[in-house]
Order: sequence, then structure tokens, then C-alpha cells
Amino acid sequence: MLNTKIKGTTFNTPFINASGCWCYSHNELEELNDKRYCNDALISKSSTFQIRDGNPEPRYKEFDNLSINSMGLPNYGIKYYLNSLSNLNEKRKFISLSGLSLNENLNMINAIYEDLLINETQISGIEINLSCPNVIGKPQIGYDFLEMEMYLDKIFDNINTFENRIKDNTKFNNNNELLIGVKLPPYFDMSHFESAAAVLRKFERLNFITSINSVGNGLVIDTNSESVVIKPKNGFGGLGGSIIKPTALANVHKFYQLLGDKIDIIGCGGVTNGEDVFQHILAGASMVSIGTELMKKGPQIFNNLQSELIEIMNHKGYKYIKDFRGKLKHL
Ligand code: ERO
Repeated sequence: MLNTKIKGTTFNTPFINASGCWCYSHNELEELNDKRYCNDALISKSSTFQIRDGNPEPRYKEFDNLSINSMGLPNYGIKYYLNSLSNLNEKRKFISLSGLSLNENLNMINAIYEDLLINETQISGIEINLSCPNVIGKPQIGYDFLEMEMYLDKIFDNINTFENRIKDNTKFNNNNELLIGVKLPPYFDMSHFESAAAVLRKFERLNFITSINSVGNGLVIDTNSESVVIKPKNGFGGLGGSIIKPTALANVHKFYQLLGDKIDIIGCGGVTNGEDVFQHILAGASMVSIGTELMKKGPQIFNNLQSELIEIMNHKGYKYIKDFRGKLKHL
């Protein structure tokens, strides 16, 4: 009933964690891989080549309807996540990359394909994060369309080279083709949606976008203490939680209109209940990722979302996700 597809790959449910949430350590990834929870996919914390400590604490705070973070990309490094994912085999696995330079991203892509060739690691896809709002001195690539195009040109050249090598290797066939996606920042201006879509459309091999990353850079103030609530960057950080849902839905829907079924969309932002999932899918999302609410409730959230979504679908007489995906009505 909840089957969905990214490119040709079928997922039993549309649920996945947002990269960064519940996916930093092998223990957390192991929990996401547990059959007790109905997410059919998981993604690791955005990684750099080497281990990174990230920004000083406190660097994440959550409130009723929002979260703010300036984690600064703490992660255990690409090899750790490749190794961790190779031991998890219940669900589909994505690896998220957020190198601090193009070269670092290329080196990590090389490491993934080498691993695939040598160890035959079965991962489903790569999400290249073009939208980290919290690394001091590093602007979000997704806001610089020329830079984004140059980045993707080089990245897809690299992927193409490896895939040609794999095709010559009899152990591999088209079933081993990884899903390739990018994680985008939120856009707010219609002309920016169009510029971003014009870049994305150039890349045939791009299978999905994840939209949106946290809304950078917000500032949460505590009146009592007359202070900011996180330490890095004088309190500025990426916002998540239900307050960002309208921005997330706008991004999902606009990209659905601009990209059609050529590039699938993982909707991310403001999902706290089944109705939010329904709205993301109605706006055009094929899968939905959960960030702040997963941090608050743990992986049990996926099961709550599933039963609430099924209840809405039953009430409306929808049997499958494809019955309402992208069918948002305009007045
Ligand atoms: O600070 C982070 O590690 C981080 N926080 C976000 O909200 N989004 C990110 O993409 C990210 C780092 C890649």
C-alpha cells in the first residue's frame, strides 16, 4: 500500500531519516535498520573524508515547534560509515557526503566506488549535501548556481568513469547502479527555483533531490536569560521542526512542477504527523525524511507516521501513494 519509487528502485514505505538525525554512530544506524521500525531506508550522517569533531557545544536545541542546530559537521569519516552500512542489511542504505571542497567530495566518491568494486558493498545510493549551513567560512554551494553546476559537472564525470569500469566487470550489472541525489537548501524566490532547476536538469544521471535542508541561519533567543541558545556562530544555526513545513512544501512542490518525473523528490522539513507526510506527497514527494521529530521521539516515530498516513488514505479512499502523489490542486 505504501510502496514508492526513486527512479526504478522500489521502497516498501516512503520513510527515511533526514541525514544528521539518528545516524551519527553505528548504534543509531543499527536502530534505524531494525525491522521493528517501518522506515524502509536509512541514511548516514553527512561525512567528510576524515573524522571531525564539529562545533563546540551546546550546538543543538529543540523546542515545541522548532529546532536549531550548528553542529558543524561532526562525523566519523567516510570509511566508518561505509563499514557501518556494510553490516546493516535489513533496509536500503544511503550514504551522505559533505566534503569541505570539491576534491574531498571526489575522493569520497572514489572511496565508495572502490569499496563497491572490492567489497561489493550493497548501498542503494549517495546523497551529496550541497547545503550545510554551519561550517564556518564555507558558504552553501546550493546558493551559488555557477559553483553548483561546476561541482556537479565534476562529480558526474567522476561517477561516469567509475561506472564504466564497473560495467566492464562481469560481477556487476545495471542493478548495481547507485541512486545519486543532492540535498538542497531551501529557496525562497521563484527565480531561484528556476535557476536551480535549470542546473539540475542538465544532469541525466541525477536521480533525486532531497529538499530541504535546515533553514539557515535562524536565531533563537531565550528571554529569561537574554541569551542565544546555542554556542557556535553567536547562536545562529539551521532551523528545523514544524515551523519550516510551509517552506519545505513550497520547495517540494515547485521542484515537482519544474522537474516533473525526471528527478524524484525526497521531501524533508516539518514532518511531525501523518498529515504532514500526506501533504509532502501531495506536493510531489516520493519519499519523506524525518529530522527534528525523529530526534525528539526516536525511530518509533516512523510507525506512528505510517499508521496516521494509512488512516488518512483509507478515509480518502486512496489505495496507493501513486494515487495522490503530486496531485495537489490549485485554485
Ligand atoms: O551542522 C551540521 O552538521 C549540519 N546541520 C544541518 O542542519 N544541515 C547540515 O547539512 C549539516 C551538515 C552537513
